[in-house]
Amino acid sequence: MSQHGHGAIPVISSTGLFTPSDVITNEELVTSFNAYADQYNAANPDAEPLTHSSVEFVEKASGIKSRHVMDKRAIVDPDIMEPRYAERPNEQISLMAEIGVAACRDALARAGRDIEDVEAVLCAASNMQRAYPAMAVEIQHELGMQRGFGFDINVACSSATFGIQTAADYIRSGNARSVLVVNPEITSGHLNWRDRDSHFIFGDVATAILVEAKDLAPAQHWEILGTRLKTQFSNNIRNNFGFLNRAHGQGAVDQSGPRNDKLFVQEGRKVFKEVVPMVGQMILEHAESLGLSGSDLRRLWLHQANTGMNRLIAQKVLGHEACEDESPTVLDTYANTSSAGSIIAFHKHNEDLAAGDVGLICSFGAGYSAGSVFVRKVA
Ligand code: CO8
Repeated sequence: MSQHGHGAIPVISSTGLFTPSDVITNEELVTSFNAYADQYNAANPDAEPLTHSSVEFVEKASGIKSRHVMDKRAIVDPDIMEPRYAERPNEQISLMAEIGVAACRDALARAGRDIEDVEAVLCAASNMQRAYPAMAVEIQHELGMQRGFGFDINVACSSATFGIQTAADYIRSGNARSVLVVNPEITSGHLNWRDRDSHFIFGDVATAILVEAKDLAPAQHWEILGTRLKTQFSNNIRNNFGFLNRAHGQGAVDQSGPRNDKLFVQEGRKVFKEVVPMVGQMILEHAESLGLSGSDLRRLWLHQANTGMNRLIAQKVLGHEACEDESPTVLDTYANTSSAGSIIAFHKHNEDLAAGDVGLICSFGAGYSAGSVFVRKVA
C-alpha cells in the first residue's frame, strides 16, 4: 500500500478516550468479595477457608480506589462475580469494537481528521473478543474506512506502545500517513473477581492514538522522538485461556476456582521486583540514545499498574522523587486498564504543557514486555 514512497516524521496528532459509566469502589468490591467468601466457607466446611479482602490493603498495596466497568451489577453480585454481556449476533457490532470505535471517534474529532485520510487501524489490546475476523478490521469497517487495512496486536499491558511503534514505522517508511492505534480493554472479562490476590486490580476502558505524518498533522501535536520495545519471557503474569483449552480433555473452562489459570494470575511481588529495574534501565538507555537525560523530561506518562512501581521508576529516571505533576496518576479512579493506562494518563495530562516540552509514554507488563515512546510538544 506504499503509494507515498517516502517516509516522514511520525507524530501523535491526538488521543481519544471512552470511559464506561459504571464505577465500583473498593468498599463495594470488598463487600461483595467478603460475602462470596462467607458463602463459600459455609458451603465448603472441609476446604481451606477463604480470607476476607480489605479496603485498606487494596489502597495501600496498589493505590487503586475505584474502577470503571462495562457492567457492575453482575460483577458485585456475590452469586455471580463475573460480568454478564449478552452474546451479540454477527450482524451487530461486537462489544470490544463498539468501545474501540468510541475512542477512535473521539481521537478523530480532536484532530479534526477526516476518516478518508486514515489508512490503517491497529487494534492493540491484552485480549481480543474472538479469534477472527480481527477486531481491527471490524473497527475499520464501523468507522467507514473505504481503504487501507487493520490487524490486531496483543502484547498484554504493552500493546499500546507496541502499536505506536508499529504505526510510527509505517509513517517513517512511507507505507502510511495516518494510522489509528486503538486499545479497547474489557479486563473485567478476564479478571478473576473471586481471587483475593487480584480481584481489585483491573478496570475497563478504551483509548485511541492517532499517529500521523508531521505534514498532515494539526498545528498542535506531539512529535515522536524515538520508540523502543523490549520483551523478556516470564511466567509471573499468565493467562492460559486459549483455543486449545478444549483439547485438554477437561470439558468447558472451569472459572469457579479462586486461582483459575484460564483467567489472569500473577506473582505480584516478583513482578514488582523484576519489572521496576528492567523498565528503569530501559528508559535511561533509550533516553541516552536520544541525547536526553532525566532533567530534560517534563512529564512521565507511565503504565498504571501500581503507584509504588511508578514512584520507584520515576525516581530512577528523574533522579528525584516525582511529584504528581511530573508523573500523573489515573490508577486511583481507573485501576489498571492494561495497555490503556499510560494513554489515559497522557490523554488527561498533556494539554497544559508548553511547546518544546519533552515527555515519555511508557508501558510494562506481561511477557514481560515494555515500550517507551519519547515525545516533544509542538504548538
Ligand atoms: N486483602 C487483604 N489482604 C490481602 C489481599 C486482599 N485483597 N490480597 C493479598 N493480601 C495479603 C496477602 O495474603 C499477604 O499476606 P501475608 O503477608 O500475611 O502473607 C499480604 O497481603 C501481601 O500480599 P502480596 O505480597 O501479594 O501483596 P503486595 O504488597 O505485593 O501487593 C500487588 C500486591 C498490588 C498485586 C502488587 O504486588 C503489585 O501491584 N505488583 C505488580 C503487579 C503488576 O503490575 N502486574 C502487571 C499485570 S498487568 C499485565 O501485564 C497483564 C495484562 C493482562 C490484563 C488482564 C486483565 C484481567
